Amino acid sequence: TGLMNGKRGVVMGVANNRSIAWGIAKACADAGAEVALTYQNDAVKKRVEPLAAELGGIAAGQCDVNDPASIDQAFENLREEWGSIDFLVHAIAFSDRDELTGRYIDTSRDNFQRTMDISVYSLTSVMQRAESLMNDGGSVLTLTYYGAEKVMPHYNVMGVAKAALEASVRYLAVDLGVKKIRVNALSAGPIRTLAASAIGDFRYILKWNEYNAPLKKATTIEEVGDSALYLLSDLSRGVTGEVHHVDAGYHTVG
Ligand code: 0WD
Repeated sequence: TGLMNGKRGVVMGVANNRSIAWGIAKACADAGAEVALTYQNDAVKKRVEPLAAELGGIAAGQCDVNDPASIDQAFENLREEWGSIDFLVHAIAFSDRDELTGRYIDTSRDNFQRTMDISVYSLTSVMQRAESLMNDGGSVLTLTYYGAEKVMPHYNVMGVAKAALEASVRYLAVDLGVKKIRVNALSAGPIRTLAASAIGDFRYILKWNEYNAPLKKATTIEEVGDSALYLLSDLSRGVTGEVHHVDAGYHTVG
């Protein structure tokens, strides 16, 4: 389809071809968008560059959200290359895997702060740079999980972070609404990715969702990509501040 014809956007958080961000980037490119991928560091770069080429040789730059100068540089590159962008996908999260198991109460202050910084504040700090690149409006999408709403085993501090991320989506939607920039989140069902492998008993959670979700299936990155197309395209021009579930319906029964 040509749903995204003429649109340019940046997708942050592709680590490999199993990443949710990759499912979204591919769906956007297949629908006619020009897509730039950013990567965290050189180790990830090696895997992302061939993927960027697969999308049609599109600009990719480093962006480590731990480092404000790196975010500055990434958006400066986009400004030079394109001048403006129409959409942005934030698919970034991090927490110490030792604390994604066992009890939430044992979360260390250090990991609490790092988790919130990388998984929550990064969306705000990225939008501080992206706002001026979205002069004709734009659509911003982040990724969240049901563990923000209900306690999921082992999700722990990441659940607290996702709750804060979803609240950030609402506050950013208000701040940026006057500029016709929309901010939404997709709440994806469990998918086996690099980040997910850090979560204790992930295989069990995956199976539990599959058996109990109304659609009796696991969520795929292609499904998330297709739902992202709606939120990133003009089809959703009346939608902002929303958390949309792509989870085979699990949130209705969980
Ligand atoms: O079941 C799942 N996999 C779900 C994931 C269900 C619902 C939501 N999500 C969310 C995640 O919490 C995250 O926000 O989707 C988003 C994307 O995660 P993913 O696709 O599951 O995981 P992955 O392919 O590992 O991509 C996340 C990437 C990092 O990968 P690794 O695993 O190497 O940490 O986020 C990036 C990094 O590439 N990332 C950063 N990027 C820039 N700066 C940083 C950073 N400091 N830290 C992590």
